[in-house]
Amino acid sequence: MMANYAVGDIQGCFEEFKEGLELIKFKSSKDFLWITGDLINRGPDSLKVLEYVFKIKDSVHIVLGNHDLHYLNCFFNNKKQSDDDTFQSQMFHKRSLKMAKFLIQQPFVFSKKILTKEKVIKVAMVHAGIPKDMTLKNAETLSKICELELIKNTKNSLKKIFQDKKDFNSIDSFIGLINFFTRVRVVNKNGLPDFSFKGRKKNIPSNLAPWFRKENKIMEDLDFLVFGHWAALQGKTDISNIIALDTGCCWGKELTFLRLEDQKKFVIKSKQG
Ligand SMILES: [Mn+2]
Repeated sequence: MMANYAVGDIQGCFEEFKEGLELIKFKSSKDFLWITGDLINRGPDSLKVLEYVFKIKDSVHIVLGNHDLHYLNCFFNNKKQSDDDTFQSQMFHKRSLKMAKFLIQQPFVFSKKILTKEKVIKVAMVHAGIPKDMTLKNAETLSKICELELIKNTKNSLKKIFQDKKDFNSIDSFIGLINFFTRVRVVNKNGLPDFSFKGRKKNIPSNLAPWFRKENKIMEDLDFLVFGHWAALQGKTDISNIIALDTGCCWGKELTFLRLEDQKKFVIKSKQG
């Protein structure tokens, strides 16, 4: 039987990634791998992860994360990486151009229908989150507009994402939307993001709340929504059909795979110190 597996933030943890693919017996000839973004950075083997994913690209669904965008900004704008970045120097080599071009064409929001034993279900994926009043159609259309802008106007739009603080928190702008899709954890009572909080759910200040709620409009169109980015959640949202998959592999915790057909989890222990 073919299957769809989603995996949380790999962040250059190639050994754990490969171990997970062996555990689930992933076959690129029949299965699909959904990757919640942040394929690279922080972990030791960003280039290996990217090269492997590129090799099986016809069997992979990816959404972009904030670390992927940061790398693309460094690559296309010849920006120096930060001290805590771990993309190897080879990732700036000309050979990496085809992988950077592949990465920049990936969406921010992705959805697909999946056939389970009993029925057809609809599943969507985003790296960080979706604004509360957005339908699936809306989110995918806006994602598409952002993707096309990035492809058409690569250098400038990447630069804007990291420099243009004016539209940072507005979800009506190109920059604000991309920030929401790739970086949000908590929102204020108007549903607008607050990017300063990165901690655990129990420590969220009282004027803020997680972006995910049962009442979020997009859930009317979906059976499941999977996302990554917020490692401090440790895989728990307390909402059964909104599933957090970043379990902090690059921070020494775990890499989590989820089979979408039956929501069975497969967990690999991190080898990072
Ligand atoms: Mn992230």
